[in-house]
Amino acid sequence: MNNKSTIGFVVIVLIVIIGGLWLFNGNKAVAPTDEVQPIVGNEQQEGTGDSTTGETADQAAAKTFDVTGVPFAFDLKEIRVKQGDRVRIHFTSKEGFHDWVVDEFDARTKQLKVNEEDTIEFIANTTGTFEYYCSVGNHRAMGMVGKLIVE
Ligand SMILES: [Cu+2]
Repeated sequence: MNNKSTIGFVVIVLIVIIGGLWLFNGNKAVAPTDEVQPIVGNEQQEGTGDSTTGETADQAAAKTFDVTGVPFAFDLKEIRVKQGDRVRIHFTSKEGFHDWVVDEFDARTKQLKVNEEDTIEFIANTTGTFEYYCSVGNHRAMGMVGKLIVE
């Protein structure tokens, strides 16, 4: 009886060990597949990264100017860009009711109350010196103007 029990126990242990080894090998066989999938995933992420970089490059290509307005002046009196530049104007009213307008490029922010802000973009596709101004009331006549120089 003891011998049979011992043999039975050894057989069970062997089955467990063999089974464990088989599972272990199975896991190892699966492991390379897991390793391959992240590589594919990385390639996809790199592809996504490239297009994201492209978008970022476009955004970086926009020349951004922070402009604030008070009665009756812009803090920025002159904006200088190159022909073809994408120009981004981030305009904030610090005091009073104002906007930022360049007729020649059909560029116009919303009219803003105190502490409101608006961002617009336009392409400076023509060289020259253009006046930007506030179109509210008589602000332009009061000197709320600046120069946009496109070289
Ligand atoms: Cu104004």
